[in-house]
Amino acid sequence: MTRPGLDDVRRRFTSPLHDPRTAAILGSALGVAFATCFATGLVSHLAQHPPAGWSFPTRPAGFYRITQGVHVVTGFVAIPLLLAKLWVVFPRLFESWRPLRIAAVLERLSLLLLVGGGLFLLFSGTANVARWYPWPFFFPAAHYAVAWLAIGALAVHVGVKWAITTAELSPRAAARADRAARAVEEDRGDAGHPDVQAVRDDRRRLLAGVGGTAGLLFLATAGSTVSPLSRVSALAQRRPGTGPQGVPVNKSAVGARVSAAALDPDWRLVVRRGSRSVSFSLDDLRALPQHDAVLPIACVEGWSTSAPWRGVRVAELIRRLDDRPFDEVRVVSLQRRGLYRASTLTAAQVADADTLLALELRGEPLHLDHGYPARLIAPNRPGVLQTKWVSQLEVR
Ligand SMILES: Nc1nc2c(c(=O)[nH]1)N[C@H]1C(S)=C(S)[C@@H](COP(=O)(O)O)O[C@H]1N2
Ligand SMILES: [Mo]
Repeated sequence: MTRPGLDDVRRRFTSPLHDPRTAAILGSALGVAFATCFATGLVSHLAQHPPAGWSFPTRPAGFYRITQGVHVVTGFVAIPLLLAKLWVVFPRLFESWRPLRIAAVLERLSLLLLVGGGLFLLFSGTANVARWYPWPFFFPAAHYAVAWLAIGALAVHVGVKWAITTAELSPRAAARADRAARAVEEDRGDAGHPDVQAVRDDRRRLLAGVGGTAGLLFLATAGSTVSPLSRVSALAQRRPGTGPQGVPVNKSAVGARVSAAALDPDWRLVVRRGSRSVSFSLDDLRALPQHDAVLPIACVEGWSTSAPWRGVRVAELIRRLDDRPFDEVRVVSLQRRGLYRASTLTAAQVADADTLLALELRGEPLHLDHGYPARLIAPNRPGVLQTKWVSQLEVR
């Protein structure tokens, strides 16, 4: 009943490694990587887009640093796993569609979402880290929406394949895979010389190659957040210890077009609520109680560095305006344009003793590129929300 064309194509894939056992091994590794990547991606989304009335916790202070480092690295590591898995199962694309059952159609639809979505997520994530935006859409929104489609499809796929995968990973499955390998060889006309050991060795070599590639990618990228690895991390975009004052820079003062305004001696910090406001010169701020905190800058792009900051608590600045309760504080930069010119602190985040308007980094006034004269630095906060060149705090 099968269409002869499809079967002919399928017969061309003669490698015995297009088998369920290899697929099961790669598939479970990929499943773990995708699930980890999804969970840590959710953390990042919640940190940047918290539901109304909920505050992303400020402790542990380095939690986001870890989750986002893991998110980006598991994404990179998933690339060779996904490509290898697609190679293993590719011949199944040419399997007969008959009998055309609704369940089979739905499963194939979910596979389309899973494969297309997975490739899109890994590609767009990598491009984003490389700061290359070859698309017309807004990266975080698209990446987030597709992640839900892909994870839904993954759930369906895991459900459908659970039994066969666990069976293939069981001790008895090795013997079954050997029998299948023998069948493939007989199919090829090698009957009489089934070299099962060769298939096992081939599989081991394939898995070692894929695992080795994944391991190399890990080493080449993890150094952007794990300092001891930074020297071998050839592909790390920004490394701990590099950049002015030992901290990498994402957006420079020149890039943000704030140099003149930031260096202006008439710069003032304005703290306002409605029509009431107080303003501080840099000397005024230096005269206020200073607080020290060692906190990371943890960029959504995966790099991070911890550093000692000194400055005035945001709560202290608000107290100078009034003592009334508030919901949130909008931290606004001198920067005129750009998505990251402002960020919001919830009242709970302001209440953390380490939420600072920093004036110093490593015992020196902030470098212009790190937000001179004043920048926000707060615990457990994505880098994009650590607003630089602050000019206003709007209390709401
Ligand atoms: N005003 C302003 N603040 C900003 C940004 C920006 O583009 N404009 N970039 C943010 C991003 S994405 C990161 S990761 C951190 C990096 O801080 P650093 O350059 O001091 O390391 O600054 C944040 N603060
Ligand atoms: Mo960032």
